[in-house]
Amino acid sequence: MKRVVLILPTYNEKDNIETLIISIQKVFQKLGQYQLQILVVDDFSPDGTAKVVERLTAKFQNIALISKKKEGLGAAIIYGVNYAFKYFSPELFIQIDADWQHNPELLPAFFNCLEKGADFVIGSRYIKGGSIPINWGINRKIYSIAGNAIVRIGLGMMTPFDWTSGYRLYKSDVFRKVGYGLEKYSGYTFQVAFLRNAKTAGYKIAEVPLQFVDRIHGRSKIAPLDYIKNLLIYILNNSIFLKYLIIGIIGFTLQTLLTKLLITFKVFPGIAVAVSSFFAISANFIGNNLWTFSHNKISGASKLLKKFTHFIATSIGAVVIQFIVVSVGVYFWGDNAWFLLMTFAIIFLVIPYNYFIYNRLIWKKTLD
Ligand SMILES: Nc1nc2c(ncn2[C@@H]2O[C@H](COP(=O)(O)OP(=O)(O)O)[C@@H](O)[C@H]2O)c(=O)[nH]1
Ligand SMILES: [Mg+2]
Repeated sequence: MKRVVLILPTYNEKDNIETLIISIQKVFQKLGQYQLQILVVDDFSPDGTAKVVERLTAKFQNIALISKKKEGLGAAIIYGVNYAFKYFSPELFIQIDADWQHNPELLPAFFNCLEKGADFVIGSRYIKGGSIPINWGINRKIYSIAGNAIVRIGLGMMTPFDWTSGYRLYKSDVFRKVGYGLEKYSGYTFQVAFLRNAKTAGYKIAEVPLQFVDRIHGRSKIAPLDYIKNLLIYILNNSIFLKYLIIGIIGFTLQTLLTKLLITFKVFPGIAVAVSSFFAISANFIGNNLWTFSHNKISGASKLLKKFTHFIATSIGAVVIQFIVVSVGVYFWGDNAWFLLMTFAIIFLVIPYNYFIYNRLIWKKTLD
């Protein structure tokens, strides 16, 4: 029989925890083939959740209660996992919210995915058959939907579809390998960072449709603004795409201002754009080296000089593209068209060209 530790993080869940635990026990009785240990990780809930759980530990042998100080959801799960490794040596972990928003009846479907080869299974609100509560306010809906979209685009990982869901089943090896060092992330950021690490390490992820229902008892503890802020900081720090985009916007602004200045001094628009694009590209090189590709930063004077020369040589392409497009364009549409022509050249020609060069040549891992 496989040993499963099911972690229930609780903070003020006294009206939910008992019925939920009884329901979970029933699901496992039906499943039969797993040895279940329930671990409630409670942060000294002021409503007396621990008292309810203590009563249950007297009734059932497979329930343990951890009481600790309030440190947030991510910390509670990590604490529970460490405790489980120490006392129960589980092969599998389940994370489930203790507020009935995660239906325990879905667990057989989770195990099914595991049997089909998954290492990590998520209860997903954003795949066919899954949903979020219809009665949620528009704000809450936007936080949830936009949060997931930002994660997927920002990290450049289009699957899975639900990154913030806390309903999860995974092999204990997954946590052993990629779960540590995540204590610093709170709430949803912990869920996202853990999943990203698992995906990057090559674990197979599967999703089960989850109809996420509204709470009946108690209140949500996640502060939406904190959630958005922390998640955005994490994504920004881990998204090459977003960093590249931000540096690009700064470079573009710089280039536009410089071109405008040169044109007021009667410089021919084609030349003005070419000169300022050279400056902007150089600024981008520095910005991307220090920030976007900082994990792969080029350092050391001679190496940097060599790469910079290499970079200037390849960037000539971008300068020439803009020179040609603007010079030919103003011939037909007049000097005032320089901005639209330059923007067109940058978006459709220079950005794809530069992104390719940056990734393939300049910051390429295998290059010295
Ligand atoms: N131990 C512990 N559990 C928490 C903490 N914050 C939330 N939880 C639990 O984590 C689960 C999900 O939290 P909830 O506030 O419902 O988040 P939401 O569903 O995203 O609104 C619930 O079981 C909460 O009781 C915390 O700081 N410590
Ligand atoms: Mg909840």
